[in-house]
Amino acid sequence: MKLLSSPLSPYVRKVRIAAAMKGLQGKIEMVPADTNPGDNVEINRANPLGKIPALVIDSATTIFDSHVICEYLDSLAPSPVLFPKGGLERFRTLTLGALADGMLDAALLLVYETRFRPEEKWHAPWQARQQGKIDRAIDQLELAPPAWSTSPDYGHLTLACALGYLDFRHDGRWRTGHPKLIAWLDRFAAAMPAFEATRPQV
Ligand SMILES: N[C@@H](CCC(=O)N[C@@H](CS)C(=O)NCC(=O)O)C(=O)O
Repeated sequence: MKLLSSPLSPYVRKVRIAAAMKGLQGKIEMVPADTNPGDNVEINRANPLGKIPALVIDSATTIFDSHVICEYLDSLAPSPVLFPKGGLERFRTLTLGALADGMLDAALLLVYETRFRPEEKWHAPWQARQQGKIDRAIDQLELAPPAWSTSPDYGHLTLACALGYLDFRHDGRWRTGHPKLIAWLDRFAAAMPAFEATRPQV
């Protein structure tokens, strides 16, 4: 399998950690893909949305997005279970994953605002709206950071990648006033060596 990827993408990081958890790293070749130009033919052919990660499984099958790829990897090996198979547990995991993906989407839009738009078009109310999504999520998570029993699941790994991205691109400002979530991320990093191994470096 080939993963269209960048070492700086938090969504790719999710997939790399999921692959490590499932013991599948050796089966996935990383293919560097730069999304910044917007007209990267290889990426746009793999995913018309022009986004990474995209996983090429065979000549007829490419899958995206990061959630779908993680669910696919989960189906290839029995343990640890990334997506509980049923019951409320499954929907708690999916909801935590959706919350963390939403934080990532807002954090990425804030980066893209200043990367892809000229300064005179930066719009402070819109930036504040995106920042509000992140801040509310962080405040809610601080009340009760999501525990795991035997091993972190997809929801936990997505949250860790979201916090890691806020550290990387938003100066770790989320940390102020959120000691329980900081301790939670430290626990995740200790349980999951792939988190440190995939830390983005510029
Ligand atoms: N929902 C997607 C989001 C992926 C995404 O936005 N990736 C960024 C890189 S970190 C990208 O490819 N951006 C290019 C663009 O939006 O044009 C996923 O979970 O895979």
